[in-house]
Amino acid sequence: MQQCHTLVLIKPSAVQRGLCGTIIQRYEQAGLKLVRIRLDQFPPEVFAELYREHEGREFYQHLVEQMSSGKICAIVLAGPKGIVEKVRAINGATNPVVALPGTIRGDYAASMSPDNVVHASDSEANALREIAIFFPDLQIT
Ligand code: 3AN
Repeated sequence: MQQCHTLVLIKPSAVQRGLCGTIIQRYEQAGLKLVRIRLDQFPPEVFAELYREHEGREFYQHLVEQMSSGKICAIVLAGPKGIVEKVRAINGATNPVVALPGTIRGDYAASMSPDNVVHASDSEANALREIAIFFPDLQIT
């Protein structure tokens, strides 16, 4: 079966809260495989590029600052086609106020601020683009 990939970022406040293990376990329990993982702090320019589609929106600057305020945990996950949608379902709704219990955001995020715990790619094309930002040496065929 063809393997597909997606990028997850565990955001700074969740890393600070010690949630990395719990979050990663959710993806593994769903049958997804860890391909790469790194724990690092990145400069604002990296997140300006990651979130370029949101440039100009009222929350953009704050988002970029928040993401660069501490270490994040960047993860490449592999699984069958549909992994992008599956990971977003595991994460739950963008706004934690409406994220369902049982999703990562529903269980661990109270609001968008300081952040909503995780980021995940929203399409296969964006997954490839985003993986290349954080794992430039990873060849995905
Ligand atoms: P998702 O992360 O669910 O794909 P996007 O791409 O719409 O959601 O938003 C990217 C990030 O921007 C979100 N994870 C969240 O941290 C932040 N964000 C989105 N909308 C808002 C908003 N209305 N107010 C504050 N932050 C927001």
